[in-house]
Amino acid sequence: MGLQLYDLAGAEPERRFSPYCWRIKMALKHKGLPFDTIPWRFADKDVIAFSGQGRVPVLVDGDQVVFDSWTIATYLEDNYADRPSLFGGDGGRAATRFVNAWADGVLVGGIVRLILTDIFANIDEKDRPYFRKTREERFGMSLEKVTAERETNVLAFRKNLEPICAVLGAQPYLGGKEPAYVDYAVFGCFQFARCISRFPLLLEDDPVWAWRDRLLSAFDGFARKALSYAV
Ligand SMILES: N[C@@H](CCC(=O)N[C@@H](CS)C(=O)NCC(=O)O)C(=O)O
Repeated sequence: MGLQLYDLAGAEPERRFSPYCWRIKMALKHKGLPFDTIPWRFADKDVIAFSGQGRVPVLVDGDQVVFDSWTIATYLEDNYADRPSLFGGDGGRAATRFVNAWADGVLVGGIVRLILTDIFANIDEKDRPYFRKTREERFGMSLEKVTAERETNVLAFRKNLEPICAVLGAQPYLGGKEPAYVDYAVFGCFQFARCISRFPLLLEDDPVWAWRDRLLSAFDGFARKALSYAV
């Protein structure tokens, strides 16, 4: 049996929007490993209870169960070392770890503040009460209030992308000439937004847009074929 990935789904089972799951799907493609995804909803905690925690991605590889996207990425790199590298050595792994942590804290956090109400609108009905309660507790205000000023806030968000723009103006991928996990760690965040929200985060003349477009085309357009909005 191939690898299995529990993958966060929205109202439609094909709407897969977790930034962390997207990283891993791109990493599995990069490694050339066949896998199946299992749609999972926030309410399905019991379905992944075997992993000992309540978040996705969860990867099942034979009798191995691995959770947390960074842990899964390092698992794939170490256990499938004969396949294309995700990190390009120890230095690459260490630097990627920083970018991964930055993407988790700054990028996902920034994106969520812009699209929180769209996430709510696109998730499964059975997930909505849990999502509203946990996110309103986290933000200390209503979902609607979080996104109320988004037309203005997106300008600051785009400005914060300038370091990525500068790198992508000089090289096609964050990993250099070819994409690597450092690209997938960041790409997952933009693909998350694209799969769950029509809100335009990026401008078409932005180097980040062009980079994202190259990654959407990677692996025979794997990410482009996903149910998403053309923003
Ligand atoms: N650090 C974890 C974060 C995983 C995570 O937060 N996943 C979200 C989906 S995007 C989740 O499963 N949330 C469950 C919940 O909020 O109850 C990783 O990198 O995998």
